[in-house]
Amino acid sequence: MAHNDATLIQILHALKESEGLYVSGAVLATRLGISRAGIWKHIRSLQSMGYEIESHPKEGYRLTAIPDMLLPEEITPNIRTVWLGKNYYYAQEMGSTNDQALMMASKGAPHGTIIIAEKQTQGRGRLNRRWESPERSGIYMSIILTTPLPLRVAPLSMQIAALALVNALRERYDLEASIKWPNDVLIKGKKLAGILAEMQSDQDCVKFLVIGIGINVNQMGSELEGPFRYPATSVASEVGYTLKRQELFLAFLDHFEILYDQFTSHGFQSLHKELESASALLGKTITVHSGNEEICGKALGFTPEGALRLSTKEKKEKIIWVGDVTQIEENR
Ligand code: BT5
Repeated sequence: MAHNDATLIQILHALKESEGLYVSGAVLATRLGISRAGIWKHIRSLQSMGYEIESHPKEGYRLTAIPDMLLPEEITPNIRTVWLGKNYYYAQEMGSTNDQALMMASKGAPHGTIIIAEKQTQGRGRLNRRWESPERSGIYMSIILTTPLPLRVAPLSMQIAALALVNALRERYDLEASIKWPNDVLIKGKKLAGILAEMQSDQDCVKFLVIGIGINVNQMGSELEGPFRYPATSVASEVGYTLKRQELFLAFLDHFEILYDQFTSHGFQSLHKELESASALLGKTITVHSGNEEICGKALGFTPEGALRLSTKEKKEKIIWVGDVTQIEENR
């Protein structure tokens, strides 16, 4: 569990500053005005959080490895955003970060609050489908947004989150990902991430919106075998090495904040072209489930309001606002 204990943070800073050299327990105790036993207790807490610390009876303590966990102690000092993630709620395990976020939002959690878990036991997708969230392999997060957007506009934040992830992957790992409208991020046709938007509204306006994002990062082999509706992939299996989730997470936050600010100040249409060029569907023949209908056609693009434009077999243009793309055929 993460701690907000100031003494614990000071000990962690001292260990980090010494860059792998020993720090004496006695010196730490004097500096912080606590007993050596007190220092030991905090060292044990840090170890239980995942920090690898060696202790030596004469030399003191030495930090040998920092865990790749999304602990506030590692994230908060490195966050580069202005409003996103300034309020950061973390737990090693949660049912669903979206459930936690909905509960916190209903109690007034501020705009930009982020909820993070290293593992979810009840991670969910749309229509209550399950989202596999193995411990420390992926990123499982929810963002609380309180911009009073009109009801039909707010869910577009899901596409903004998908674009932010595509941009972060390109910038950080040189990976070409694309968006399967409206809520999946794919690499080479395999699902890398899923996004779930849930909201509470006041008449025509959103009171709060929760955007839940699940990203497969370091999953390998059997963890990606499912059974899933579509083949799955992870960033590690695309780049060929295990990566630091902290880096991808921070890069995602940078991109999401910029795009969301653009969305709320200049409108969704200002991102229309960028979204079209990141789409996995353009020019492809696809099948979409929308309500009780199954519609097949060629994806022409999107309207400036974010709906899908499809050319049906009868060569008629159809606009789809809500749906689930179940099949993408490569053009013959
Ligand atoms: C989604 O739903 O893709 C949205 C997933 C959102 C998950 C995040 S994690 C943080 C936050 N807290 C939550 O509880 N949820 C959000 P959908 O389009 O309905 O796709 C769900 C389907 O994807 C499942 O039925 C499986 O077939 C497949 N699936 C499940 N886990 C997967 C994984 N780790 N990687 C790839 N596919 C997966």
